Formats: sequence, structure tokens, C-alpha cells
Amino acid sequence: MEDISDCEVVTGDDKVQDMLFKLIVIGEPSVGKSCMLVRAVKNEFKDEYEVTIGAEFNSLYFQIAGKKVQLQVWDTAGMERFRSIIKVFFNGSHAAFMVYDITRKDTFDKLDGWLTMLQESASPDVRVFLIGNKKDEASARQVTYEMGKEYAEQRKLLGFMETSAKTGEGIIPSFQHMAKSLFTEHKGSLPSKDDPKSGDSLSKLRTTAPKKKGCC
Ligand SMILES: Nc1nc2c(ncn2[C@@H]2O[C@H](COP(=O)(O)OP(=O)(O)OP(=O)(O)O)[C@@H](O)[C@H]2O)c(=O)[nH]1
Ligand SMILES: [Mg+2]
Repeated sequence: MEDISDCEVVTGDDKVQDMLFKLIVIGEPSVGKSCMLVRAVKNEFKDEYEVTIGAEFNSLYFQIAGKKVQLQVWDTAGMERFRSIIKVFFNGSHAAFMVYDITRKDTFDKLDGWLTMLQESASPDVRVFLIGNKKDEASARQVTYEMGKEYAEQRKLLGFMETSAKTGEGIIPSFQHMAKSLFTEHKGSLPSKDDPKSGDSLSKLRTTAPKKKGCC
């Protein structure tokens, strides 16, 4: 995985960034997708389960190699009945966090279905980072660290981490890994200051997500 020591979390503004990426968070109901985002954005955690309906987004900002990178993070609903709605939000995504709950093997067993849906509805090239959440519940663990790591390696995913939205462990680093990977992949498209075509001011790169193949 990427070295994230030069990837700093900063405050931001939707209008001021050098690179903008759309990230979607997917996975079975109640694995902790919304709590991950609330922890990352507000540094808060709630024990009550509030079902996500459709999708909601929030932004996180990072400073990497002197550039400001915005991750527009879309938290989607895990419940089956929202499936057709959330697929609409997959469109134009650069990357995804695919989340399971380490205390529920059924949420791990459903990952292939999520991966297929993602590749069909977003793009076959969408970058996927695997997250095993609820690491704090060690005594109830049903999925080992090795199982998650092996799954990510076999499917050639961007990376794998275990996290806890409850304690905060791994949450910010997982977003830093995502931001750094996307930055590294797309930095060649940033206009250089020496490039006469880019003028004096640094032009922004609103990166284009991989195009969905197919007819619709
Ligand atoms: N112990 C523990 N509980 C967690 C953690 N993350 C989330 N939870 C709890 O798990 C439940 C579901 O969390 P949510 O974040 O709402 O789950 P979700 O994946 O967004 O669910 P949907 O919106 O229905 O798809 C809540 O009761 C949370 O308090 C965690 O890291 N550890
Ligand atoms: Mg939710």
C-alpha cells in the first residue's frame, strides 16, 4: 500500500481543490458505513443504528505533495430495497470502499455480489479498497484478518484494512490511503506550472472517472 506520511488531512472548500475524486462506500446493512464517515468527518460515534435511505455525501480534503485533493464520499444504503436507487450513485465513481463487518461472516460472503454490481454499474476499472469494520469487537470476530487480506489480494483490490468506527482506529488512515492512491494514479494529468498552456494560475483537475462500458 501507499506511504501516507505525506498525506495530511486539511480543512476544505468544495470550490478550492486541485483534484476531485468521487468515492462510494458500499456493503451490507449495518456494517458501519455511515459511522465510518461520521467518524472521519466529525470525529463522533453513535451506538444507535440509523438506516441510510438512498445515499448521502460529505467531503474530506487532503494535502499531498503541495496539492489539495478532495474526496467526495458517498455513503450508500446497504438495504436490498434501495439497490436500484444506489446504483444511480455508482455512476462516475473513481473508487469505492467495500465494507464488511468482521463479526458477521454473512457480510463478508456477500462481497462478490457487491463487487459485480459495482463493476457493472460504475465501471469495470473502478478502484476498490476493502474494509473490515468493527475491529473493536474482537471477541465476536467471525472473519480473520488473513481472510480479508487474501480476498483483497485474490481480487487485486487497491488495499485492505481493518477499522473501528467506534474507537476511530484505522478510519483516517483508510481515507488517506485512498486519497494517496488516487493522487498517485492521476497526478500525471495535473497541469505543470512550467507548462505554457496552463498559464500563471494552477489549473484545477476535475478528474474524469473511468467511463462505464456498454450501451446504457
Ligand atoms: N462495535 C462497533 N459498532 C459499530 C462500528 N461501526 C458501526 N457500529 C454500529 O453498527 C450499527 C450500524 O452502523 P451504521 O454505520 O449505521 O451501518 P451502515 O453500514 O451505514 O448501515 P446501512 O445504512 O443500513 O447500510 C450501529 O449501531 C453502529 O453504532 C464499530 O466500528 N464498532
Ligand atoms: Mg448507513
